[in-house]
This record gives sequence, structure tokens and C-alpha cells, in this order.
Amino acid sequence: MIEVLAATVILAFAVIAVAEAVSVAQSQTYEALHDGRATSLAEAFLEEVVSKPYADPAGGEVNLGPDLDELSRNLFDNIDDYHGFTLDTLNADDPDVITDIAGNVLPQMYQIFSINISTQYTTVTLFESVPGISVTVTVTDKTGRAWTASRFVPESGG
Ligand SMILES: [Ca+2]
Ligand SMILES: [Ca+2]
Repeated sequence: MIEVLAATVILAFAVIAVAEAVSVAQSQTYEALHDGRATSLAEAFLEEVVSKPYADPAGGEVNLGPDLDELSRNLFDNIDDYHGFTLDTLNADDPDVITDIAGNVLPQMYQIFSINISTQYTTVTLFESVPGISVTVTVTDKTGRAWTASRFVPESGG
């Protein structure tokens, strides 16, 4: 199962490369390319987050954000560790670099977006109340324009 999830994440980032090739082939306008890149980024990060286990494998207290010793993204081992995660490419003094889950730096055209992730434990009511966690990835550009991708992961299904 872990292998399948990892493959999904790698695929999500791979889609970025393919989307790029297709877009260029279709000679889309800059605006459409920009929009597509931002959306792909948001979705790729969302896939990464929701591929993680619902609960921290170590157990213990539920803690939004990284737990003890989870000092970087590659050490996050459950969904809520991503709460507050940011990659700020727009910080003039110390800009972050956007990488995929394996640490590969994404192409330059993606390095103009900033990433912000928030997670929140909540309950969604459809036919019955379902406890879970909602994940929202927000991608912004330097003009302040924002794109989001969100998903609710039920506790039982995670
Ligand atoms: Ca954790
Ligand atoms: Ca945590």
C-alpha cells in the first residue's frame, strides 16, 4: 500500500512535466500556462500530503504541525505534520526552492510560486457525521493571486 501511495505522489509530480510538454505543444497563452502550473503544483502537493498516514505512526498526542524530531518535510510521517508548511519563493532575503517529495528541484518556471499548507481536524456531515482532517494547499504568485486544492480525508479511511 505504501508503495502504491509513493508511486501516486511521484506520478503527481511527473504530471507536472507532462503537462508542461503538452501546454507548450499547444502554444497556450502565458496566462493559461501560469494557471496550469499553479494548479498542478497545488494538486501535486495535495497528493503528497494525503498519501501520508492519518495518524502519527509513533502514536501519542495529536499535534497539528510537525512532531518532535520531524524537522523537515522528508521526516513528516502523517498528514497533520504538514500544517503550517510553507515554501516561500518570494522571500527576497532567503527564498525557498520548490522540490518534489524526493528532493528533486522542480523546473524554474515553478519557482515563482509560494506554497502554503494547512490541515484541520473537522467533522463533515453527509448522511452521518464523519470525523477526519481537511487539507488545503494554497499556491500564490507574486501578484498575490492564489490557487487552492483541498481534500477531506476521513479518519477511518486514512
Ligand atoms: Ca508526525
Ligand atoms: Ca503532527
